[in-house]
Amino acid sequence: MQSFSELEKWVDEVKNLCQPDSIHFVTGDKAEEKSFFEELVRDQKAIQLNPLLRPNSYAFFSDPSDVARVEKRTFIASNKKEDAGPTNNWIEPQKLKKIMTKLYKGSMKGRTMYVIPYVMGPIDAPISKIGIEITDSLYVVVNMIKMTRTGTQVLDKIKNETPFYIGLHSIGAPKKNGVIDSMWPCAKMQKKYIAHFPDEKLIWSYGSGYGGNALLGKKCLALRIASKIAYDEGWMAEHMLILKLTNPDLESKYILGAFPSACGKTNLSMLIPTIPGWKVETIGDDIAWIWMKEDGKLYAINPEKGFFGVAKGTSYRSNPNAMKAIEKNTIFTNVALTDDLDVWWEGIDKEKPKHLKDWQLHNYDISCTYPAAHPNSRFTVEATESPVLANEWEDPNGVLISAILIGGRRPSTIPLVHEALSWKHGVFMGSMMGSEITAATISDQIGMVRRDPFAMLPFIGYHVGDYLQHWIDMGQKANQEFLPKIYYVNWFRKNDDGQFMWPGFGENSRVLKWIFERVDQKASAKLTPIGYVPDRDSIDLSNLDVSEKDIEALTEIDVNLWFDEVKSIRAYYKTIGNKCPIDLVNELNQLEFRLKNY
Ligand code: SAT
Ligand code: MN
Repeated sequence: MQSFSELEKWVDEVKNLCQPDSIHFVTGDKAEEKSFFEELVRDQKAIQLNPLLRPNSYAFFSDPSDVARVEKRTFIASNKKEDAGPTNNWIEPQKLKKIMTKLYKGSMKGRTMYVIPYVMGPIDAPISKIGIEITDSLYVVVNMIKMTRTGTQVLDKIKNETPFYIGLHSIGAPKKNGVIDSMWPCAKMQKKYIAHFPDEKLIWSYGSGYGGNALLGKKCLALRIASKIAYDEGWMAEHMLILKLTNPDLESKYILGAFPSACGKTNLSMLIPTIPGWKVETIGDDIAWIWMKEDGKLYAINPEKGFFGVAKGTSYRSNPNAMKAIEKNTIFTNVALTDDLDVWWEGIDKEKPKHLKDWQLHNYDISCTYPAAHPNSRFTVEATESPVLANEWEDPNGVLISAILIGGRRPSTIPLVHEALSWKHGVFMGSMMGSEITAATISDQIGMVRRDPFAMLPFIGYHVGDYLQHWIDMGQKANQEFLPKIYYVNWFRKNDDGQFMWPGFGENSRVLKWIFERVDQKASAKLTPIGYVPDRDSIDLSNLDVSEKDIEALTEIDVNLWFDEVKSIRAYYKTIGNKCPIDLVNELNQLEFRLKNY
């Protein structure tokens, strides 16, 4: 959409379809936010936490059917089925619109319809994108206020003819006369639809109020729709953290990192190095928009304004900076509550209190054997609450990228770190990355690898083969001298006793240091069939408590396991079909050839 009058017309159409009681345009100012929280507490949708322990913070508890993104209810409804590719659910767009229009009819009865103008990216950055989300969930509104730049200034841009992308969200639970609203109203699983119409750049979401299903700026616009816009326009929307790494000489580099969920992405972006003199600061923890300037170099911005992090497992040991960020002004979802109204979750590294309320607000004591907080419990907090936010985090010019990390959970095969031989080889590494399935419901999948190219499997808004080709093309267009180097890291390798060999967390700074010095051509490496692996003395292992045997094993290349890997990647490429880039098949063949000659 292009103009304010189009926006007004759309708001009117939605009003007539969804039939809310009233309409509220979100201004984004502090007084408004305060009144939203007061309303949420008054309506018993949220619990205010103890202001002495956790000032200005609130806890929400969702319906058990509505606790995470629902991939099976997420659709890429491109005009042609072929364009959605083999990794997305597809429904013919007109058919899907018909189904959803029926659901939207009267779906906001008894509720307020909020119109949220927001921008993904710093307001004046050349690649920032404006969005309008209409929602009937005040929980969504207060989360969007923390996660995106919201409010009247965005409407002013629209009045000046800046184009924008629209998204319609309804929890799908109209109020009924005489029936008391539940704490987290939402629709049944079979009625949830998270729909994207990439040809129109349109988002329709129905039935879920949780995270990426409902905060439409995040995965829906900033990844699924933006990835398609980026493909058409020649830039990239990626599921990546952005960190700033500074060495003892106060030289800095910016690094991207793509990891599937539950691999410590937020932790890495806020890491405290164990090696003296090094510093990590955060630019973003989840999404990066990357583009090439006229100098042929790649720059990135974080389109978000906050962190929507997994609470479970977050502690002063695993991520002290996140713990400090959430000391106040934070929204918590599906955590457990202590008797004095503070938050608690498994892995918080505080003794479990004798009594809690679990994430369903049921009484919980030591006799309970299930987790008190939901495994996907979350905190929502503005980035500015972080003690390690880099100064340039909202520089509209972006930051120059020197290296790209990719990784997943691989108990075997993949060494601690290896460097790609070239950009194309790096794209090959990104195409085959993924995590081993450890507790799958289908038992014969255990031990298999779920391939998750660049951690984008659930977020590519078009054909995965075109996506991988786009990665190759971006490298070809760039100034070859300044192409970021690509690194596959694996913090999760296990020894024969099933123990993690690498301590992880702050010790990962040793790998970051090696990468920094590789980029500067200062650190040495061993050339192997799979890429460059650190030399024994090029990686800083001083004062590290890891056995010699494990150090050896962490960088060892087991040729037989790699032959199995090649076989498995070949089978995976078959599933991509004839759009699988020929360059990647060549990379696979060359890898096999190098292994045979090793
Ligand atoms: O719920 S979100 O999609 O925002 C978070 C995630 O699953 O990574
Ligand atoms: Mn994510």
